[in-house]
Amino acid sequence: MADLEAVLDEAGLTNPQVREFVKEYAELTGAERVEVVNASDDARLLEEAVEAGELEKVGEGRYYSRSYYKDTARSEERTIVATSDEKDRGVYNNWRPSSEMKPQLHDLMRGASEGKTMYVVPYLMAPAGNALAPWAAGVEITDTRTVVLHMIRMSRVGVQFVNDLEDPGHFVRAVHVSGDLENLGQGTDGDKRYFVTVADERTILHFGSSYGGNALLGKIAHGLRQGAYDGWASKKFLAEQYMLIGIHDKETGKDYHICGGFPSASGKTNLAMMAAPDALGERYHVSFYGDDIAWLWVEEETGKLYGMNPEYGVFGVAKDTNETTNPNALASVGEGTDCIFTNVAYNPTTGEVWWEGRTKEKPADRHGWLDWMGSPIADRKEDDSAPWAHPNSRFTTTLANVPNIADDYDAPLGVPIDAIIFGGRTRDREPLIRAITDLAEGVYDGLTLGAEATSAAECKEGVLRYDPMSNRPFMAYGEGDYAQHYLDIVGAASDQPIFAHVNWFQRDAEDGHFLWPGYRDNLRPLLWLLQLKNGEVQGRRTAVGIIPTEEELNLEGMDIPAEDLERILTIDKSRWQQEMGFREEHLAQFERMPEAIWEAHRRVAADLDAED
Ligand code: GTP
Ligand code: SPV
Ligand code: MN
Repeated sequence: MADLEAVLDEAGLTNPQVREFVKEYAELTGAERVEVVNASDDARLLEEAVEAGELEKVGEGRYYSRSYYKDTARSEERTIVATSDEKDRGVYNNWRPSSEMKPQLHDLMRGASEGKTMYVVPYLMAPAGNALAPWAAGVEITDTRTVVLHMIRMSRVGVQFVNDLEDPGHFVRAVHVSGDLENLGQGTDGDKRYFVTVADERTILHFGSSYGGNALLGKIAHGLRQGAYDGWASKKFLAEQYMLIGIHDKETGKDYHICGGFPSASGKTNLAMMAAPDALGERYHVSFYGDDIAWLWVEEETGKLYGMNPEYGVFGVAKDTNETTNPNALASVGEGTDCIFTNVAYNPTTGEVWWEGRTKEKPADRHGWLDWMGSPIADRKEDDSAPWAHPNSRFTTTLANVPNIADDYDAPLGVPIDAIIFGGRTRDREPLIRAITDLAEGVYDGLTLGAEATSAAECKEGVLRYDPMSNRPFMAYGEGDYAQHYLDIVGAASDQPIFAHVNWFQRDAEDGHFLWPGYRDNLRPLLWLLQLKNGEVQGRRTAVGIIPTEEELNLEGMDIPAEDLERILTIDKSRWQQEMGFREEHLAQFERMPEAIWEAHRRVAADLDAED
């Protein structure tokens, strides 16, 4: 491509090492032309995508896209962390030598973008000027326009983020090639897809998907896997699949910040967008900082633990989002937001979208409705109960569209962290909330997070599995080393955060109803946690943490059957004792698990046995 230099000059892309990287992959992939993208190109790219049929309009200022029907979620089996040191092998990171993976990916990518435009997307996964910004710069090159449009929503995009780097070579090299989606053998023995993070070279090579975390490389691949590796290698920070919220108490004027990890499709977005329950709304306000990723570090001047959201947008689960569960989410994808819906049901005649749980009943008039694969609903047989929207269908919108976005979400400093919570879908055993005041016990608790799998990944929904810190699919190095690094980072903070394990998903054994109403009411146990930290309540001590008494939980304006409340505030001792055996096996898989974690495990087990 003779005019590549001219294209890069024209775009004002001056970083010589970025130019070198672009040149290398333009040659390898055989792209026909190269285009450098800035956020200001959004309107033109939207128009081009509509023209090309890649997006459709959903009324004014909203867009619809459909992915290839076999390409609808992250693929954990095909996701690999590669380095040159086998010591980086963990139980979950699918470690492989980079000397093996890089040539394979290069072979897959060779010539694979022929005839296509290669978009160069320089990005920053941090508020500009943040202490961790040096690890947040990257360049994604992709041959898919809808991926560019998602990246513009999910990260800060523009040449300025890579031109003036202190070290011009210190950016993440992220290459995305969609490949021939219809001929990749997804899910078969001949699966050709590979999603590889070459972590010690800060290089991400993803081939064979144009969906979500498989393709938007700033998000999961850089924001979580590469970020985690960099945080450990530099000894400076943690990169976690956490939401991050602020809680403002108008009565005392105090602000609190809570971050926490729940596995994919388990409630982070909903919690971050939470409106306080009506009865508490006069006093408390919840503000949104992030819903999927937080980077945590100890701030040099104050010695406090700080957190920030590296993302610029939300890639949220559509299912069950409605006026009751999450009004803020609906507002964030309203007219004029330029949001993009993917794989929901769509009606091109009326310009509407729908997903399961959007309304109680499906739209009564089926005329014009297409399911997520584009088939007319009206052609379906009466007894066809297949969902209209894919269970992992999503909406993409920028943070500025979120009604409860924090005023200072873009500020470079980040926010001090008061509490770290873990939770997942667990139908029994786990109470509504149990607080943990000891660091090693908190980390131990995160490492033994067990939850039901969801459809955010290609795996069996509902199957129970351990998901350490909600990071199982994003682990970048060995779990024992990860635990030690976590203890080191948080342990170095002057004020220790309080930990807690929460569960909104306990169900009645007989009829299966959720024992806790969830959503907006989830603020109540969080307020209790902050009160506990402030010494305003004492709770009830158990072997597995401190549980609120019924009187301590603020249940004003809420209707919950007494027996349900009792159940979610009770520890089932024999069930927990059985769990301790599973945890022992789980922890024993990991090499170099710190002794402090084993001590915490033994302490909890002994306390359980001693309880009457
Ligand atoms: P990723 O973006 O995949 O990492 O997921 P997430 O953790 O942000 O998940 P999200 O908040 O989008 O929630 C996913 C699903 O959980 C949705 O279908 C929600 O309706 C449901 N959900 C969220 N909060 C609650 C709750 O408090 N109770 C119940 N029963 N369901 C909830
Ligand atoms: C997740 O699966 O945890 C997500 C969505 O947040 S994706 O970006 O596809 O990974
Ligand atoms: Mn996620």
